[in-house]
Amino acid sequence: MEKTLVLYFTFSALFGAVVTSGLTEEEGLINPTQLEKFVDELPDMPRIQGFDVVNGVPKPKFLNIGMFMKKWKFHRDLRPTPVFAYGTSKHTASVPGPTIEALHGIDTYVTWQNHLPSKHILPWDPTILTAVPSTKKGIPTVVHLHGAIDEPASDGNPNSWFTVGFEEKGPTWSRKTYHYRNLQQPGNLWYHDHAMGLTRVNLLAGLNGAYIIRDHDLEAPLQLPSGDEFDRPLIVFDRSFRTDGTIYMNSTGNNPSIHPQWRPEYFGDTIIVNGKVWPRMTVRRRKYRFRILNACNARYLRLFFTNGLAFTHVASDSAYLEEPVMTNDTLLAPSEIADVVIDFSKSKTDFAILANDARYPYPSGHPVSEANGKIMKFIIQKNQESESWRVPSKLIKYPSPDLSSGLDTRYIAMYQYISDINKSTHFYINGKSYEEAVTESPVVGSTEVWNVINLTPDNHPFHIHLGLFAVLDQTELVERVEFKTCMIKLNDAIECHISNYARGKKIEVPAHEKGWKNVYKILPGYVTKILVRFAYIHSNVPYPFDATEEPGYVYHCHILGHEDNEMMRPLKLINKVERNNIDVI
Ligand SMILES: *[C@@H]1O[C@H](CO)[C@@H](O)[C@H](O)[C@H]1NC(C)=O
Ligand SMILES: *[C@@H]1O[C@H](CO)[C@@H](O)[C@H](O)[C@H]1NC(C)=O
Ligand SMILES: *[C@@H]1O[C@H](CO)[C@@H](O)[C@H](O)[C@H]1NC(C)=O
Ligand SMILES: [Cu+2]
Repeated sequence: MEKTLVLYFTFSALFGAVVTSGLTEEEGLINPTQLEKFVDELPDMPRIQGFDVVNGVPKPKFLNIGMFMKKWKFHRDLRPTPVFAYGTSKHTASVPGPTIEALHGIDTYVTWQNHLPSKHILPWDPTILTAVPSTKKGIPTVVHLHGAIDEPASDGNPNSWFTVGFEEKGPTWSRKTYHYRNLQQPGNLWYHDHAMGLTRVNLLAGLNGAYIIRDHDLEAPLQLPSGDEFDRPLIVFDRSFRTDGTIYMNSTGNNPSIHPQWRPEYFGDTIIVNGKVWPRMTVRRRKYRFRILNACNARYLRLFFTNGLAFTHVASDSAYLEEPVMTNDTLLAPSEIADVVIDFSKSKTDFAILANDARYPYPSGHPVSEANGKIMKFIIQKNQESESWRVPSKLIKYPSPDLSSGLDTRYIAMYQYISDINKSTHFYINGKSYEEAVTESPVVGSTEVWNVINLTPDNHPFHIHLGLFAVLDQTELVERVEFKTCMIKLNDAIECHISNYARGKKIEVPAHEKGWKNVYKILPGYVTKILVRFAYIHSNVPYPFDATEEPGYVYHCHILGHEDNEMMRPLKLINKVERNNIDVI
C-alpha cells in the first residue's frame, strides 16, 4: 500500500508540473487527484437539543447560535480552510453546523448571532441585487429554516439580514430571536443563510446545518433505525480548493462586462460529506438510516452504490412517505432530502462506495469525473448482526387534499436571459425581478394548483417557503419555440394558449417522490403541476401564527447562483376576507 502511494504521489507531482503550467497554476488550484479518497472518518456533527427536559417533561428552549470565522480541516492532506461556521461557540462551530434536534410541539427559540469579520472570504458581486451595509463593513447574514412552518418574521426573509452585533440591519429586519414552533409533521429540515444576493457565497463559506423534528409517539412504533449511531444526517456538498487550503471560486463573471463576479452555477471538484472530503464510515452488518441532504450550490447528485445496495426511502424532504419505496438510485437536486434506510446486511461485498453520475449542469452538462463521481465509502464489518430495527410496510399517511373543485390555479414561468456572448445574465420568474410587486398571494389555509413552466434549458429545483406541495405530473411542451416566443412577448400562459402546447410526453412522478415535498426538480421544456398547501398537512388546525404579516415569504430556485440573480419572488399570504374584497373591486 505504502509503495503504491509513493508512486502515486511521484506521478501526480510529475503530472502536476505539466498541468499547472496553465491557468491552474495561476489560481494555485488543488488537482482533486492529489487528495487520496476515503482517508478521513465520516464525522457526526455536534448535536444540540432544541428542548429542555424538566422533571421528565420537555420544555421550550432558547438557543444562542453564532456564525464564526474559523479554520476547518476538510481532508487529511489539505491545509486548514478559512470558513464561516455555525455553532454555540467559535471553538465548537462546525461545517456543516450542529444538528438541531427538536421535538414536535415544543418550541425552539434561536438567537442567531453574526460574529463574522468585516470582509467576506469569497468574492461577491455588487451589480446584482445584494444586501450591502451602508458602512460597507460587515457581512449581511440571515437564517432560513428550510421546510419550517412558522411566521414571516422568523422565516429569514432575504431583506431581514443583519451584520456583526446587529450593527446594521436590512429593511425588513424585526427581531433577534426566531421562534420555531415545531408543530408540523416530523421530518428533516435544514438551516442555511438566505441574505439577499449573498446566499451562494455565504453557503459556500459554510453556513448550513441539519434540523430534525422528531415525534416519538408517531415514530417510535415504526421501529426504524434510531439513535446517534444508526440514524445519521449526511450533508453533501462540493468544493474546490487552492493549495493553501482556501475555498476556490472562480471570481470572474461569465459576462464580466455586465456582472464582474456573478456566475450562474458553482461546481466544486471534490465532494464533501459532513465536512470531510470523500470520507469513509465503518458500518455494522445491519440497517442504518441516513438523512441525505444535497447542500450543493448547483450540483445535482444521482446517488447509487457501486455494489448494488438499494435505498429504501422512508421520507422525502420534510415529510414521511405513506409506505417505503425501494430504488437503486436517487436523484437529488440542490436542497432535496432523501431519508433512506440502507441494509448493509444485504451487501455481498465488504465495502460499498456511494457514487454519483449526474451531469452538471443537470441534465445536459459535463459528465462526472473520477473525482466528483465519488461521494464516500462504507466499510462493512464481516459479522452478520441481529437487530430489532425494521422497515414497516406502512409509514405515515397524511390526509389527501380535496382536489375536487375550485382550487386557484397559477402559472409560474421560469425565464433565463442571455447576453450577446450567449451567457446567462440573470433569471426571472414570470418575467419579473424580485422587487416588482407581489403577484402570488394565496389565502391562508388554502390549497392551490401551480403549473411551473420551465422555458430554460436546465432543470431548476423549485422551492416554496411555508407551503408543502405534492407533484402531480410533468407534461412536455410541444412546439416549444413557438410557445416560448409568445411567452417572451406576452408573459401570460393563458394568453399564449398553454393548453395547446402542454400535450406532449407525460413523465410520471417516481413513487418515492409522490409524498409532500418542499423542493422539486422542474424539467426543462415541461410544465410541472404541483398542488401547494398553505396549511399543515397532518391536521386541520389553522396556523397558530399570522402568516399574512410582514415581510411575507418567498419562493425561488434553489440553485443558489440563480436564486441570487433573481430567480426568486415574494410570496405574501392573505386572509379570505381580503380576497373577497379584491374580488368585489
Ligand atoms: C474563470 O472564469 C473565466 C471567465 O469565464 C474563464 O476564462 C477562466 O478560464 C475560469 N478559470 C478557471 C480556472 O476555470
Ligand atoms: C435494482 O437493480 C436490480 C439489479 O439490476 C434489479 O433486479 C431491480 O429490479 C432494481 N430495482 C429497482 C427498484 O429498480
Ligand atoms: C448558446 O449556448 C447554449 C448553451 O450553452 C447552446 O446550447 C446554444 O447552442 C448556444 N447558442 C448559440 C447561438 O451559440
Ligand atoms: Cu435555477
